[in-house]
Amino acid sequence: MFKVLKTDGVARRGEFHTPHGVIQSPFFMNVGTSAAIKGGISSLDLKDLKCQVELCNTYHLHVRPGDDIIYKMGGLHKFMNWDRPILTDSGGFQVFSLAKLRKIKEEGVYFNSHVDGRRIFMGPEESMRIQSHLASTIAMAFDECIENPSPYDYVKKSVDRTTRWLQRCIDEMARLNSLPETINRQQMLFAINQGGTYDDIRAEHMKTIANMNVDGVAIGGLAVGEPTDVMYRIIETVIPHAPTDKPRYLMGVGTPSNIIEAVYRGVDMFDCVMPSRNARHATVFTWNGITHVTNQCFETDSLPIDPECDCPTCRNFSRAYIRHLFKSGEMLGGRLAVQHNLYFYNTLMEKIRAAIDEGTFEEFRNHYSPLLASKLV
Ligand code: PRF
Ligand code: ZN
Repeated sequence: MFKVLKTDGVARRGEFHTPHGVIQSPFFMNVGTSAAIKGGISSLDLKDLKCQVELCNTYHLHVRPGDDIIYKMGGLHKFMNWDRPILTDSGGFQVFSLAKLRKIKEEGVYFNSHVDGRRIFMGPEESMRIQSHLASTIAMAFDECIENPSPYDYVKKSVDRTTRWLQRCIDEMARLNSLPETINRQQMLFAINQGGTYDDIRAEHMKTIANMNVDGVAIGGLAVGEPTDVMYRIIETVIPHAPTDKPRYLMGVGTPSNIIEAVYRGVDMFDCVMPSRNARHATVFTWNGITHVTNQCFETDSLPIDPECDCPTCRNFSRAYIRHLFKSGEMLGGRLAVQHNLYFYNTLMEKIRAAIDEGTFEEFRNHYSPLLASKLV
């Protein structure tokens, strides 16, 4: 159940009630693809980083260790020792971005595993069965994520197939949730809007899925090759047709500035590897912009990464120390930087929520959207 508490323009402040607790929106999901946040962050650390939801991947966990193993271990929550909500992506995107020698048919996708090359088939029913085994809070529908730009006729054909796949996902999820052996019989399902960069296909598809029996809608197929202004235009095109009483999730986005701009256009949920991936390469976010902690200028700097930040890293360690860890290849460097960046993203969402609550989101956007897009030298 999703409740809008307040709106400020098109931006929404809400509460998303799930079987694993209430999520305050807008929110950012911390990405733990293979049931772990890269950089050596455990579920215990995540609680200190203000993380509300962890995201895992159906495709990766199906390939290794196998969803049957996680089912035998009692589901992802027990496996990772994380009791808050988990969202699993369907495999739709990963199959298209990682797997080799794909063949897309009406029944689903045939592809080779990126781990051992073995031939795998995944369709809507397989994706739902795997996600049911994983027992996540929210399952994503099995979709085709098309690269941008793609020819109009192909996009139209693909989106119609994604709609037929969605109905199969809905039917299979209902069946799985009725089985006594299912771990999470209240598993929720989100639809995914596709349509490339074509406004008419996007709008039509959003109208169709808005009338289907799902718990939320995602906007997929963005941040896959198109310019940022096109991404914002597509969000503006589809949001007016999205349900008002369900959360809206922009998949795989993005920079702090992208997130602020998408909230401004009515989006409630985000995920991205950017904070953890950048941190592992010593790129850190601060309230004045982006910087590199390995810079020479930090060699004897006793300040924390961001003096305004009260994350576990900034409360305890200096720029000079973290720079040294990176320079000497100590894995603690990556871990400390990932902690800071995830805390930064989760704090950004907290600030966004506070601004919407106070009715000052427009000012917040005007101040932070350009600032957080900038690089510090
Ligand atoms: N579909 C799915 N997962 C995704 C995407 C998508 O289109 C994207 C696109 N940015 C990220 N993750 N299933
Ligand atoms: Zn910090």
